[in-house]
Amino acid sequence: MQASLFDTGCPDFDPEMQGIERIELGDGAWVDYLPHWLAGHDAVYRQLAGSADWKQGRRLMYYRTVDVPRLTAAAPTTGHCAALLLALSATLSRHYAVVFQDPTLAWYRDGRDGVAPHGDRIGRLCDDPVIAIVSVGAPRRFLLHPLAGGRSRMFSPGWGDLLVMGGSCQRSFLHSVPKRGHADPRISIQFRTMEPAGTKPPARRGQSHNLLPVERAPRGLPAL
Ligand SMILES: O=C(O)CCC(=O)C(=O)O
Ligand SMILES: [Mn+2]
Repeated sequence: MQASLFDTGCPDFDPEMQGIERIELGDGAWVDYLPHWLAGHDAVYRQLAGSADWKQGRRLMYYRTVDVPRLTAAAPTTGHCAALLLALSATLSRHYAVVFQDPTLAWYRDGRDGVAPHGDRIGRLCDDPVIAIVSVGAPRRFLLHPLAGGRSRMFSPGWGDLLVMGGSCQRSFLHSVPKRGHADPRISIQFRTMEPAGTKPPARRGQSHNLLPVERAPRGLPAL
């Protein structure tokens, strides 16, 4: 990456991913975590916030259509961040021996934004998908809720951290980013295992293409 492409803080990352740690969650699910993988993440945050084609989703809630509490976008394919995202994707592909879809973005502008417990649609389409998330901007609580019951696991991805869900994670856990009284903005850059050829897009309109409706939300979770 050239420093001149970004105002400050030339983005960079370790292609060897040294220091990544695996956390076994049980039932064949795991999370890999590598803190501060992406240096210069604040410049990436500013670029993506200012240049991605952000969309405001809408969804039906109790007979009313409301705004989905976050913005989403396809990752830019041109401009300052495109080459960086390609390089991140190639490195993740090599490490996990998986082909990734084009990345998608979610922007949590403040504590009123969040995403309710869900499993990603890709979990229905292929066995043990890998979902790698690079976070730019401020840390946000990220919870993994075991479907079998029991305590949730908490992570705080932000500031260039890499969090990867794998194994049975999309079958045996739900994940969420709960709303907070106060939170500084964060953008989540998500790389998901490529969908098998011939997969149809979801039939329901107005829903993010990545998320499945919650079928069995664990009890006592905040409804978003
Ligand atoms: O904010 C995140 O990192 C998680 C987003 C997410 O789970 C999703 O969009 O499916
Ligand atoms: Mn998800």
